[in-house]
Amino acid sequence: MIERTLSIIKPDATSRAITGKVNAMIEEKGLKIVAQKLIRLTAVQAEEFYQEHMGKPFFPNLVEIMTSAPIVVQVLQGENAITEYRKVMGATNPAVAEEGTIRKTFALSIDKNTVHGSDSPESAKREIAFFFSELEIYE
Ligand code: IDP
Ligand code: MG
Repeated sequence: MIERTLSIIKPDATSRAITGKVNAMIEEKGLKIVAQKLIRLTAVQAEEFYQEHMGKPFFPNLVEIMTSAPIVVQVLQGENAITEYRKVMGATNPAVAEEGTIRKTFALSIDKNTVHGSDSPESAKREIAFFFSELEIYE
């Protein structure tokens, strides 16, 4: 099934100027970038986006990091894109991520882990709508 998922290239990557390298890995794995923009999140936006993690010990740090520099938000499209992109990203903690994944290759730590990807069809729908109107997504 052709799906869409929401990807974020996080501040640790934009600040190291490796967004092109991350995009190259995404495209090499057959995921198509059908929408993309560079933005800077406010704290309120970051808190809303990551609302499922509100109250967890790492939440303040997560908001701090996600607002520390611009991010690239993108919609990826492809066969089983949600699950496929999670595989391309690798585990949340880069120390245990598989070889060849984005996080194994580029992440600095569990909190500076280079990329975000939606974890379910419901999250993908909410997260895409959070950043993009239908008119901004290439068919
Ligand atoms: P995911 O990004 O792989 O889906 P989540 O569990 O949804 O992982 O957590 C969201 C983000 O919060 C992670 O990507 C990471 O940046 C941060 N995070 C998650 N767990 C920890 C932790 O134990 N310490 C610090 N940051 C964490
Ligand atoms: Mg998650």
